[in-house]
Amino acid sequence: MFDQLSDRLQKVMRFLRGEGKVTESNMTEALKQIRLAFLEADVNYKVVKDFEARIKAKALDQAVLDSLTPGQQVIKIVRDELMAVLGTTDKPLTFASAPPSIFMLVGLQGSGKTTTCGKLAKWAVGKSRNPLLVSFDLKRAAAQDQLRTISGQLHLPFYEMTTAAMAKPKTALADLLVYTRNHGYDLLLVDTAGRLHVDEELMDELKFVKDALSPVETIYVGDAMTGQDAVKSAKAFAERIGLTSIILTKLDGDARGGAALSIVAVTGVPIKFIGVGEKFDKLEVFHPDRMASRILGMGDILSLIEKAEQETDVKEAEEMARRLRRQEFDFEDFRSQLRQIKKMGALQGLIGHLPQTGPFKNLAGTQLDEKRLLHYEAIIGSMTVEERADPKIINGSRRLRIARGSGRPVSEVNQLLRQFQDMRSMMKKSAFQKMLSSFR
Ligand SMILES: Nc1nc2c(ncn2[C@@H]2O[C@H](COP(=O)(O)OP(=O)(O)O)[C@@H](O)[C@H]2O)c(=O)[nH]1
Ligand SMILES: [Mg+2]
Repeated sequence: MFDQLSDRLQKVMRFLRGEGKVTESNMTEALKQIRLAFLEADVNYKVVKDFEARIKAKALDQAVLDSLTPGQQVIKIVRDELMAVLGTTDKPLTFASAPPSIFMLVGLQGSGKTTTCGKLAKWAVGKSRNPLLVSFDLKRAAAQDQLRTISGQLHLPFYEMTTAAMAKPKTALADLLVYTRNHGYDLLLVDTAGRLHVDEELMDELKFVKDALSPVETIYVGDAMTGQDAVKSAKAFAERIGLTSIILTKLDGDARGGAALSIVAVTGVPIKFIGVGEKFDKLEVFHPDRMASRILGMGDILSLIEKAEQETDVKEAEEMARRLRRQEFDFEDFRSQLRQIKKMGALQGLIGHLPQTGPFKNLAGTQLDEKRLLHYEAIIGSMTVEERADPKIINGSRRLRIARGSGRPVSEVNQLLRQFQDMRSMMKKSAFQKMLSSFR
């Protein structure tokens, strides 16, 4: 989904991660790249302008610039702003307090209204609702057939709206409401006519239906592949008939993202679901936060960053490196480093997100052996306090005891002691790095 936009933004994120310090000049470059990525994805120009201005104001804040991890802070700012553009929080569809709830689907022809009707019906059944489907697309007889077929496939009831009945539309709609209530349906899904373009006649017709039914949800169904066209027509529908929700379809295709990233800002109406395929189960609840992370290619990496910020005290790491250089580093320090590394969990994923400066420089791409960390921790755990503080006293019989206590072979205890000695004697600037690289 949104591959090209995703690729471009991820490049900027990598750039920001690689920069030790966020400065006015590299931030300007990053913002330029973000702007280009958005414009290329067909995002509304005004949305892009606002987005850029907000990121800039936040990112060039002194507190961010002075922080230990400015690149990551900026990534978080970009992610938060992306979320804001997508709608910030999940907004579920509303059901009426007294049944039946009426959902009316509107949109241009071919946007996916009829298919989405089926998808929503299936979703509602999963929520223990009892839906009835009806189509008002009277201009095209095939539209009635299409929804009837879909209802049949889903084994759900379909209300026949005959041409004769529609000659008196007001009565037809009143009859529909009575039928729905009398048969105990708690959800009425109303499919409507579409046109290739927004036109007055269609708007009047939809307004008439809406006034007669007072739906609790008026849902605009937009084809995400059509980009800004979907946004423009959504705006027209919002102004003319009023919308409560948006469902974007065909996000399984090669939509560039422009519709998803503009439509909420332009219309003020939230996206509630996305269509990701032709089948009825290809409807996903829309989560702005997940979508933002997905676009930035982060998955749950952002939570990893947050974790890293909370749990890796960069200052502490630097202090360790200093002690190491001065030969004060003992097995207690060693163990606390192991624990810190372990606490952060997925080591591999994390390394790329540590600030690429100071003790962590050049660590990206290293492979660490987490099992070995555990074994070493067990061995250190079997040492006495004196042994940890002064490893010189660990003679042959102590090694044997430690090996038994930790359940590791003596050879491994020896190996650890050797590595520890090597480390202490390194005393170079890169000492801390070498310590980490000894786990590779
Ligand atoms: N790939 C894909 N196709 C979809 C999706 N939603 C609808 N379609 C297809 O889009 C076409 C038009 O859908 P339809 O429901 O008839 O649109 P309507 O004119 O608005 O009622 C059909 O071929 C659908 O199968 C979707 O989320 N993904
Ligand atoms: Mg249709």
